[in-house]
Amino acid sequence: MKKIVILISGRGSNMQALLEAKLPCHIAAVISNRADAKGLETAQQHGIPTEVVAHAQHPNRESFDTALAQLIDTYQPDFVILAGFMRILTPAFVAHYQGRLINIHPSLLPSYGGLHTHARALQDGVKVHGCTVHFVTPDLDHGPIIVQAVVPVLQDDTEQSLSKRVLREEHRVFPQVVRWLCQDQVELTSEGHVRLRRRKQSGFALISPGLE
Ligand code: NHR
Ligand code: GAR
Repeated sequence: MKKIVILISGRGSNMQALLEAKLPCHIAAVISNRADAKGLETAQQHGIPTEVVAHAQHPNRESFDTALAQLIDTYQPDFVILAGFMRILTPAFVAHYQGRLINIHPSLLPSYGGLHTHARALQDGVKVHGCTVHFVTPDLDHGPIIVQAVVPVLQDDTEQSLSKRVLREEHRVFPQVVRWLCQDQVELTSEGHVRLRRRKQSGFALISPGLE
């Protein structure tokens, strides 16, 4: 059975979706860069070991990333899952986990990398938005894409209503991707492409706003 470590920074609802999905893997630990992350309590309630590596107690990113990787490696995970983890990682850290480091991002990459994705999408008036699960590379939010979920942006959406609609899809696609990883159904090739061994695909269009 594969082993995973989940990294969080806050609420941890994506982590919770993973814990509740009964995935065919061993969730070895949940690690946060903030001691006050709500998700740590949730993990403990599920009987998962939790750890904190406080970025604020390190002089620079290299020092933080080195400490984080040392701790992660004590669990010998097959995959490291960023579930609302909010610290940009150094190239050395990313290289150490090449092909084993996954992130969920609240936008349709390559649009709206970085922070405040929902506010920026609303500001631009885009009509569809969503989330992306991707392999992490040193190039922030530009790693090879595994899956995306698209939602409509509705006329009276606020940051809150839009983020809620996207988050619901995050909680569906993220456990699916981790399940694929744990069953060797998806991998990052040496050329940096995503290879997915799956039969079913859907060809529906989402038109937003819909046609009459
Ligand atoms: N690291 C690398 N090298 N590559 C990626 O693709 C990464 C990554 C680390 C995190 C998640 C990402 C997201 O999905 C992620 C992808 C944090 C920031 C950020 O600006 C940006 C993108 C992501 C995560 N963080 C600030 C920083 O200075 C701190 C912000 C805060 O603490 O609230 O690190 O969105
Ligand atoms: C999620 O929407 C996730 O996609 C996003 O933060 C939220 C975390 O919520 N991640 C990032 O923005 C990464 N920079 P959660 O803690 O409840 O999973």
